[in-house]
Formats: sequence, C-alpha cells, structure tokens
Amino acid sequence: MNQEPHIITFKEIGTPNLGYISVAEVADNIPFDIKRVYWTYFTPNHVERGNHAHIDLQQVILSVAGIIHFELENANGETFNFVLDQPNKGLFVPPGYWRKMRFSHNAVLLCMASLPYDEKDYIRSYEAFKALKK
Ligand code: T46
Repeated sequence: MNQEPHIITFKEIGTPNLGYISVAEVADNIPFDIKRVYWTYFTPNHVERGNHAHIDLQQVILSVAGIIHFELENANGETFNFVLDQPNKGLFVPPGYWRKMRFSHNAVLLCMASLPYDEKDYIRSYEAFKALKK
C-alpha cells in the first residue's frame, strides 16, 4: 500500500445534465475498514484547524463542498500540500502526519477514519511530534 499522503480520485457517475454520484467502498477505493465518519463545517476562513498528528489513525478526507487547503508534514520534516476543491477528490492521510487545514467559508470536510475517536491517538504538541524523527 502507498503509505505516503496521496489523492484518491473517485469515479464520477453521471452527466452534467443530471449531476453526479461518487462512491467510497471499503473493498474498492478505501484502503482500510471505516470505523468512524465525521464532518466539519462553518469554519471561518481565518481559522487554521488541525495542528496535531495521529499515532495510528488512517483517514480519507474529502471536501464535499468548498475548498480546503491541507499542509501535511512528517516527523522528518517532509511536507506535502494538497488542495481539495472537487467532491470526487479524497486525500489519504497515513498515520504520523502533522496537519494544518484552512477552509473557504462554505467548505464541508468529510472524513472517513480507520478508528473510533480516542484522544490518546492524538499528538497535539509539535515538539513531541518532531521528537519522533527517525
Ligand atoms: C483531522 C481533521 C480533518 C470528538 O469528540 N470526536 C471526534 O470524532 C472528533 C474528530 C473530534 N471530537 C472532538 C475533540 C475536540 O474537542 O471535537 C473537538 C475538535 O476535534 P479536533 O481537534 O480533532 O478537530 P480538527 O478539525 O482540528 O481535526 C479533525 C480530526 O481530528 C483530524 O484528525 O485530520 O479533522
């Protein structure tokens, strides 16, 4: 499995006249069993969310509306930038990436996650995160 952050492009089923449907399915295009789905919305565009990493969590993250800018960094200092601006583009985020997100005012972020919510899976100190460097 590709364990670097990368974009998953979901098939668009439909036509411009009728609109579209895209499908996330574990056996097909999601590389883990989905244990949790959550969404964020109404984030003012001056607010930066994130500023944490996860120890074990894998995620596929979509912008179902609006535009979301993602900055990811691993403990070795490699950075990856993504713009989620189409509802058929998902971002796979492996464990161990510090993330920062900015949102357009109308953005709705949908996250499919491999684990239930557990605050113990979070690293919320950037210094502690950087100390994981190999
Ligand atoms: C990520 C981005 C895209 C819960 O009670 N249950 C949950 O499942 C989640 C995700 C959060 N919370 C509580 C914990 C905090 O008190 O909601 C509050 C905000 O959560 P968090 O700091 O995780 O919010 P974001 O938007 O900075 O980050 C979340 C995800 O945690 C994160 O993994 O990648 O969305």
